Amino acid sequence: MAARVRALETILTQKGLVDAAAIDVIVDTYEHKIGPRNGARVVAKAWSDPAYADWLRKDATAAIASLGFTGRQGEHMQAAFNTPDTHNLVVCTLCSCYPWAVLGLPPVWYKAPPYRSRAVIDPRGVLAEFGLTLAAETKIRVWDSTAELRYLVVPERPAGTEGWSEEKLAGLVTRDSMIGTGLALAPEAA
Ligand SMILES: [Co+2]
Repeated sequence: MAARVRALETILTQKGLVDAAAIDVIVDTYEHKIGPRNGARVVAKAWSDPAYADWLRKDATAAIASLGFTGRQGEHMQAAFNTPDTHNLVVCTLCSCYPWAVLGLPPVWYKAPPYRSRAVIDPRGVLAEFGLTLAAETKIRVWDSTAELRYLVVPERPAGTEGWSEEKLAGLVTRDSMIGTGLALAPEAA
């Protein structure tokens, strides 16, 4: 695969269709500058600011863009808020659509056929394999991403974090908690 990618890049560069330096900048941006820290800031703000949470619920694209997170693969966003009785899980059954602007590049398992098929067939079993066992009465809602619309799970705010700053709260928000394959960390983990 690596050799094929190199060959393809060489041909495209030789034909003048792509600029290798531009590709390097894009890869570097998504590998190092954009990542789940962006999404964590969105979640921490929603936990801290009820008006922001309301905005995020009604128009996630605008609420997220107001923090400067927009662009490729994040043009149209919807937030899925976990509640005590409903847990949200995101998948792309067709391919690997993922909200790059808030979560960076998708993990390998997100793109793998077993996750993509089983997340919709047996979400509870998949979550258990991630170490997340939900109460039997907790409903699981699975969201299937598309090229047009991507989802950000807003996990529940952990108990015992009253009075925490947004920055400190953001430290509890993991990538997996924003996909739905995990929960926000407990305060002791911060
Ligand atoms: Co897709």
